Amino acid sequence: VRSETGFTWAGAAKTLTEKPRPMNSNKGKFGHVLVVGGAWGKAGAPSMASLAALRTGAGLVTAGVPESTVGIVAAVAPELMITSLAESQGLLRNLEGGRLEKLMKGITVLAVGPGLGTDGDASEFARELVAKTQVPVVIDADGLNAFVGKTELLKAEWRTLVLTPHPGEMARLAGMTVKEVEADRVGLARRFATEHGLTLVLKGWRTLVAHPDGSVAVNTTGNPSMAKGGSGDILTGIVAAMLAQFPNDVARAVETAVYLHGLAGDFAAHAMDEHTVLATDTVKHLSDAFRYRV
Ligand code: NPW
Ligand code: AMP
Ligand code: MG
Repeated sequence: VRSETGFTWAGAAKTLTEKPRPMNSNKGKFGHVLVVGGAWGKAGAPSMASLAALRTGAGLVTAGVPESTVGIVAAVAPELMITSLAESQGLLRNLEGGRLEKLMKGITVLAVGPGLGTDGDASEFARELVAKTQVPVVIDADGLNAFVGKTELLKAEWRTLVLTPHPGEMARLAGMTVKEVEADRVGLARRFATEHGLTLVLKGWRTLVAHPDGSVAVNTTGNPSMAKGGSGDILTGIVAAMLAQFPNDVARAVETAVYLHGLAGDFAAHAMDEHTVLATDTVKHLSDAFRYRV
């Protein structure tokens, strides 16, 4: 579906999820998402990303969080597996002496950043993790902050990189003001995606998905009930789980994730009220979004 302005609509990609999962499938066929983040005080962020990844259909989901928040994150769902990491001051130790290989064993998609923080080694850890792994990566929140002033390290080249900044994070990354970002969302998203060879999800009202080839899809779902803490963390989990299931169809996987996230938010706002909806309520309405047929 192509709009009059030449952009595609993100919803057009939703056909990806309309085919039933094969009868003889098993969890190994739907990928293993690792969510890394969750410094003390921000344990909710990786919890929500992990919950959303589970609800979107990833075969397995593991949260990699500092020891101090393990108990909190584990409580989000018994289906979630946990890897305990060192606290922010010692995070780099997780990359030494074969620990990175252990952390990444069997992982098919990495989501880094939700609630990771920027204290201690957090930013360097995020950069090293992205550099030293080969699986598709979703970079969000403090994972993005780790690359401020270092965007040359974000060259995707042979691998799949998906960035999910809100306008504040985009402004920091691009060295601009939020006002400048918002003044030319499409131009900036397209430039950033093509220059770095990655997929850029520029969030907000009418989230954009800019692809490495310069094409841009506009999302039409979502509403102000989602303008609350946690919404972006949920999106990160949905994007990661879609990549885990459709690793060879990155563009459609990301567009579908963005569309489903907004649509679930629309169902939540309809069932509840836009004031009362929480980000986790959006997850409860993911089934409605998956089942919706245009
Ligand atoms: P303003 O105020 O409008 O000038 P930050 P964060 C701007 C974790 N979380 N349009 C806006 O600027 C995250 O995962 C944990 C225009 C706003 O003040 C991160 O790790 C939670 N401007 C960490 O917290 C729940 C927009 O950006 C500023 C905009 C920090 O992430 C919450 C905020 O950005 C949170 O997800 C828009 N559409 N959107 C938990 N329960 O554990 C944003 N801005 O400073 O990067 O802070 O997004 O809260
Ligand atoms: P974050 O700021 O990282 O928590 O991300 C917020 C998420 O909620 C993004 O996916 C936004 O697109 C979505 N969102 C926030 N406000 C709105 C809005 N007014 N309309 C549609 N989506 C929104
Ligand atoms: Mg966020």
